[in-house]
Amino acid sequence: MPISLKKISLYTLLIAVIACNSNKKDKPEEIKEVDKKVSTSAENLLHNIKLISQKGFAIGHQDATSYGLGWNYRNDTLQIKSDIQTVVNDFPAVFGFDIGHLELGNTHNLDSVSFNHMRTLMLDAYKKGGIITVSWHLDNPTSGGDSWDKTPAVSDIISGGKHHEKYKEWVARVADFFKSVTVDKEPIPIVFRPFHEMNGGWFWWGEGNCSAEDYKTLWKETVNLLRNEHKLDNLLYAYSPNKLNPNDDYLKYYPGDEYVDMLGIDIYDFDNADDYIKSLKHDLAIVKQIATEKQMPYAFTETGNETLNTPNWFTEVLYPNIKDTGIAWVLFWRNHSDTHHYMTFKEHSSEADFKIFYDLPQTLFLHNTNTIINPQQ
Ligand code: BMA
Repeated sequence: MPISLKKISLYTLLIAVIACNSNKKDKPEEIKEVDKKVSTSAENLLHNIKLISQKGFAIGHQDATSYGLGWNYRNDTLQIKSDIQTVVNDFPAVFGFDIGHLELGNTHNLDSVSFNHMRTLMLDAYKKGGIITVSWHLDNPTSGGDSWDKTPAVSDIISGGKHHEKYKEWVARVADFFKSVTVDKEPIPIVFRPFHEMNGGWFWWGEGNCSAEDYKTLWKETVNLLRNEHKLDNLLYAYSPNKLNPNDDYLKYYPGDEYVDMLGIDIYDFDNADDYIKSLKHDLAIVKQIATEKQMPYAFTETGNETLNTPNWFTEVLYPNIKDTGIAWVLFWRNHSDTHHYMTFKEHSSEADFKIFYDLPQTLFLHNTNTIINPQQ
């Protein structure tokens, strides 16, 4: 149910949620006074994300149930599985999806996942207590190229731009999809993470291809369209730059607290563990500091070591450097092929290491988090 969260009622609500939906050990943290309109389930999700971060960090995987090494639903019938499950007989707790090409009205996303399947997989994950997070590799609205086509486009799609109306139609298609993912007629809560890695120069919405001011305008207008015009109150918004370069200001593109619910960062290990660890330590500390000031949860929104060539990468490179950082989750990128995968799978050389990772105290899989996240509340 949509509610307007006033200060007093928010506090009352959260106390009620904590009382009936959390581990007894947890203490309510200081409640931020907010006046954003979100659904009760989205408010619960935000709260539960904070609870998770107090216990450890949830394990996320992009397209975890959409396909994996040696299987997909183009030929197979829909049957819920994931590469993680083949190794540890459990699911990730955070399920990443990408809605690129939804804006075009296509039936499948840019990675050939059918949006009908995606809806089913989102609902299945949510009902099991999983967290759904969505990125958006949308096409370039000016050139018609893909997300990586750097033709300047942001100024064309904000108010006053020549493609503003077209962009509004794109957002309307996104809204229609989010509205269609429902339980008891209510759209399920989703962490939406649009226009990510903007401080990198590879996307048309990124550094060098648009101004920071135009980027912020695009973000705000997108949120306003979803919230106000399309009346979507089930979305939480995550802001996630890429690994910080030496002179990067994490907040350069930040659109403001009214438009963001949680913070994140994407950092990959390009077969250089020392460099990766340096970034993890430096960047996660910055995200933590800013998030703490803003009283927002934060996550390691994308990571991975492509093909997992580094021995014991999960337990020796990643875990020691993300434990105790306060992240709510770490999301590994997709398992697409022999040469493009970031998660273990049956008979991969990382299997034994991942089993140890699974048992470490702070790694939370679905069976751990589903006692915290209860969508029925
Ligand atoms: C990128 C790559 C691409 C993919 C895109 C969206 O990082 O994995 O192959 O199309 O993400 O999922």
